Amino acid sequence: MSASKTHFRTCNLCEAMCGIAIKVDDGVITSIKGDNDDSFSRGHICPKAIALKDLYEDPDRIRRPLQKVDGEWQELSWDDALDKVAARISSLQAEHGNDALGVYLGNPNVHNTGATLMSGGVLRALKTKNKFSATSVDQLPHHIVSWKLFGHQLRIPVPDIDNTDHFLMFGANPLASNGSIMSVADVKQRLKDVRRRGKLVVVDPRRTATAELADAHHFVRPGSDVLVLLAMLNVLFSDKLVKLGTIAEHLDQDPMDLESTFAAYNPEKVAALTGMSAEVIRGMVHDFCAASQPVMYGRLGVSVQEFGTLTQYLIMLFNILTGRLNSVGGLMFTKPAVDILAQSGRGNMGRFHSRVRGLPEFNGELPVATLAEEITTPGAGQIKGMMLIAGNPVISTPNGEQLDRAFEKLDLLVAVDFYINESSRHADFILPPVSPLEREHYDVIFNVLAVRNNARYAEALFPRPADGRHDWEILLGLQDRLQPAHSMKEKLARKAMQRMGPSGLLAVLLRKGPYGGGANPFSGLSLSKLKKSPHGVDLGALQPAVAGGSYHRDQKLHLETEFFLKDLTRVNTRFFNRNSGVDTFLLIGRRDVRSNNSWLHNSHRLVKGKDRCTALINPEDASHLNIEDGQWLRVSSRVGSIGLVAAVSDEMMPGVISIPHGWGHHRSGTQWQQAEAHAGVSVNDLTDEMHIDELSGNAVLNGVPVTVQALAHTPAEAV
Ligand SMILES: Nc1nc2c(c(=O)[nH]1)N[C@H]1C(S)=C(S)[C@@H](COP(=O)(O)OP(=O)(O)OC[C@H]3O[C@@H](n4cnc5c(=O)[nH]c(N)nc54)[C@H](O)[C@@H]3O)O[C@H]1N2
Ligand SMILES: Nc1nc2c(c(=O)[nH]1)N[C@H]1C(S)=C(S)[C@@H](COP(=O)(O)OP(=O)(O)OC[C@H]3O[C@@H](n4cnc5c(=O)[nH]c(N)nc54)[C@H](O)[C@@H]3O)O[C@H]1N2
Ligand code: SF4
Ligand SMILES: [Mo]
Repeated sequence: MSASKTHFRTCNLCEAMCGIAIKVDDGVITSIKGDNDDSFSRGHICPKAIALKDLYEDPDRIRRPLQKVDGEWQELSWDDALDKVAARISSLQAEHGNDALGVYLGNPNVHNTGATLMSGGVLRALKTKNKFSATSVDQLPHHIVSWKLFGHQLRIPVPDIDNTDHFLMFGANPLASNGSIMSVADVKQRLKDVRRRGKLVVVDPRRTATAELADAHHFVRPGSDVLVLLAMLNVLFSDKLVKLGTIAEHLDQDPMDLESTFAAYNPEKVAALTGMSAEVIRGMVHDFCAASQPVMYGRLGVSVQEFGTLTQYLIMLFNILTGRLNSVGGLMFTKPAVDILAQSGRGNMGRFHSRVRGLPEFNGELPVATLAEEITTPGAGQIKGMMLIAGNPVISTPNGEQLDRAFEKLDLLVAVDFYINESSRHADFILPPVSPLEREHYDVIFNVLAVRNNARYAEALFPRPADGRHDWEILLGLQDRLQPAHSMKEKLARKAMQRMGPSGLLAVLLRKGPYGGGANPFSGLSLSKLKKSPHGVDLGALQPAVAGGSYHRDQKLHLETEFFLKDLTRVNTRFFNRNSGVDTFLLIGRRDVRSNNSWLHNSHRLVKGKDRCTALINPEDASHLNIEDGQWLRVSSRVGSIGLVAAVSDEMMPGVISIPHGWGHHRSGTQWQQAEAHAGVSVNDLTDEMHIDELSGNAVLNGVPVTVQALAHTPAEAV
């Protein structure tokens, strides 16, 4: 008799948190579909979900620890591997100091319950100041804005997409990304519903799928959004459209004082620099203010650029000055069932600086744009060893080729990863965790950013094999070896932690959380209740928060004008005081619904079909340069040069070229055959590690000056 079951869980691949139904017959996954009864996602799914099966079955996925001996990978037991890694780290630090070990945390950590809840201990045990993560090629500006304004780096309000009647979106393409810092499943339908209630307006140098869906789309010159926002704030004051509403009583300073700050930036002044006419800019403000529940939102396109932090600040300020923060249909704070804000640091900046370039830490992490030079520059504090935990910085951070060369020089590289990717190929040890379907799941992080309050828990679909380890087990195993418990009490506490695992912690956090029963284990939301609710529990729409949502001791929202607006000096120099010739081309990124950063390219189903690693270029530009659709191009920047095929399309703004990131799987020594067969090139061999958003240290991955040249036919010369 065949055994058949359907397992319900949340897809952990992106931020959308879709509920999925996985059918298993005789131990083999026979289908993955959207769960129509899911309390959050209502049956939505994208083509990537099926990759969870591919990942589970992938013969290239590393399943046992590996050590590189004389250039060859050798398997070893878990105890042996963890002992050796801990010994190597300890001796490296004994010889060169604690900071000689660098750590990089990649994006999948935040999609991994155990890693999120249980990595604190090992990070402390590693005792290094040289911590880096994908945050500084992504959402760092959001954390800084929230830390300064609301008193907690994770207190990030999200667009109330289900209630807004005017959604003004800068630099996001949720139809491809499925939403970011806005966890929202079925975003396409929800945006269509916005249009039914009012308007969707998109500002983007590319007419994306999201822009196609919108009522209006405006091209903007990459990196110049800051000027558009300054002009919009100028119009807000000059046309007497400031309307604070109830937020006024929660502000720590009178924002009307800001009128003079924006006086210098009228729309006429910025029009040519932004590529947006003064009329369009004025119209955007008036349209926004005429709506009853508008919201302004900006995401990756405006975070990872030269003025990313100031731009995100101005977006927040615009929402505040129009009374849209903490208002239904505006930007709203969530109330997640696991109150991770209570468990994590509120934020801190500049307590120490990077050794070589003097860039400030934020929340104990340094900007990853500075990693390569910390490895290659000799002197006390030089990084001699790296630990990569779920990341691929050679492909995902600026000037990846330089980092690739730097990794070669390390005395030690340890990767906690189940693929030998472009970064972990340099490893001495690979400690591979089990795949997502072999572990339990609860979204600790993305429920903080979700458009509805919700809670869902799933057990592992497949038991973890006896010789497999969870990320958290690997990390706790290292912690124990690096920093053995000093007292009996600590020993017992660690044992308890090990026994509880993520679900034990979750049970406690849910009980302590805002929907939990507190001291009474039988009332309120609990892990056992979630275990009986395979489709999750809807905890309702977002509600206005008390005290305007502030975590500051004085319960006020701090405008922090001095910290942010000092960056206007840099804006003025960049745009108004320089005899800058117009850069020939500005490079921007692109996401595709069948791809996920650098690591889902080993699923044949996702990579087959047309080449996605192409350079999109406007027809006018193409004709000036004698470029035809499908022709090979060389694209070059200060740091490097790549060769790839042109896709000519009027969806691009003239003067802008778009290349997706996450590709470039041609380097030797990797082990993901499908990815290698669809290698593409890495756009981060063009992005410049010296070009950063100086206010935060965040990388500039959009608006990178490049030159473009047509090639006769072969890519061979495009090195
Ligand atoms: N030019 C350009 N560059 C970009 C971007 C861009 O838009 N343009 N986007 C940036 C953004 S937003 C991000 S978030 C970064 C991402 O940058 P990274 O986080 O450095 O890269 P990923 O491609 O997500 O690599 C994830 C690695 O984690 C492994 N992995 C997956 N799941 C797990 C797990 O559960 N446990 C462990 N231990 N390993 C796991 C995968 O095998 C893969 O090797 O890239 C950034 N880089
Ligand atoms: N399918 C898929 N989904 C993903 C990912 C993935 O790799 N693939 N990655 C996940 C991750 S880690 C993240 S962080 C999110 C990101 O999710 P989103 O923030 O939605 O990111 P993108 O889809 O890259 O959209 C950024 C948009 O900004 C535009 N842009 C570029 N430069 C500028 C500029 O200077 N100004 C303006 N106004 N716009 C600009 C680009 O053309 C692009 O359309 O997606 C997540 N979801
Ligand atoms: S949009 Fe796709 S990848 Fe993202 S959670 Fe949903 S099914 Fe998974
Ligand atoms: Mo990201």
